[in-house]
Amino acid sequence: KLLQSSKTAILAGMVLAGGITAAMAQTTLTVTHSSPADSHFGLAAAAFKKVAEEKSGGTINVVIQRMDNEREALESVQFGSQECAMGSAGPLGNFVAETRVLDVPFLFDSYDHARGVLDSDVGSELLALFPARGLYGVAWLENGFRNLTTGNKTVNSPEDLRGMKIRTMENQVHMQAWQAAGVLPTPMAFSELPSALQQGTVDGQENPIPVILSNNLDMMQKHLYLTRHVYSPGIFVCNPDFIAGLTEEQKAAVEEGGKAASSANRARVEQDETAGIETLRTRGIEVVEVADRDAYRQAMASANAAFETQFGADLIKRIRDWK
Ligand code: EAX
Repeated sequence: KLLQSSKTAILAGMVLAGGITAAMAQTTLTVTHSSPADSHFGLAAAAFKKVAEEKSGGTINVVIQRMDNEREALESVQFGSQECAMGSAGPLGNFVAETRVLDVPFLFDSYDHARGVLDSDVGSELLALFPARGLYGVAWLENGFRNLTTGNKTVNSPEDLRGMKIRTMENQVHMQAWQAAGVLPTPMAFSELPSALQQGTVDGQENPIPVILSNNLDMMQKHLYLTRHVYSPGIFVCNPDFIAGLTEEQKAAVEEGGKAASSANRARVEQDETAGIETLRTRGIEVVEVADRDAYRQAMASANAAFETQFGADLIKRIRDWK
């Protein structure tokens, strides 16, 4: 399916006003996204399709597919066997290492803070690093602030996490932070998470409300702790050669589509954060509002020195102090 997608198809039979039949070159752009169609990423893909097709004057045909293995999606985009991908930025650091600075726990205080930084020079400077790593960054998306969920075990304080097996994304920064808290981080692709929860190979996992909701992770977990320990960006990338092969009009259409994707994505995250917690409670998972989030910050704090060495204390401060 993917091998076909970058081929340019000639659609014959477009009948013009005067009855002349013309041929229109149409480029197929396959974009994959994680999570179901009715989610913060599914809606982003749909918004992109609408705007990119329209603004390209119908010369781009966007095909949307679901792909929950986000690392493989990035690899395919890099390799060129699919044009574009949307999803969590979790595995992105394995491609563009500098983006890992965004994964530092308790870096952002709020959605406004995180969005402000991603929309600022910091966000565009990071996107500018992508082409050298074989990716073209169209836009930052959003996954949301991550929260801990567990199966049978309860967590009254971060102390209780010691020795627990928690699934993390394939993300070194997250793994280091959980390790600092005494957790045994178990990294795996999102596509492997449901079976790991069902089979009990991990004690818990952590994800934003939009992900828990749209993937029904609450059905596989008993407790949801609103730890909001780390902001999880999303990313929309395309293959750089594919982008280079587009006309100026088509490039502009992709950029416009990227903006539309980002707006639709953020709007849905907001809606899920507002109404979704109550929905989850109604469905039956125990929702615990964590009063002492600072205890989690403390539990992970011993990893901070390493993060400062890795990313530069200046950059971390620049992000923290964003106004
Ligand atoms: O994109 O892997 C994860 O936990 C991500 O947050 C999920 O795939 C949503």
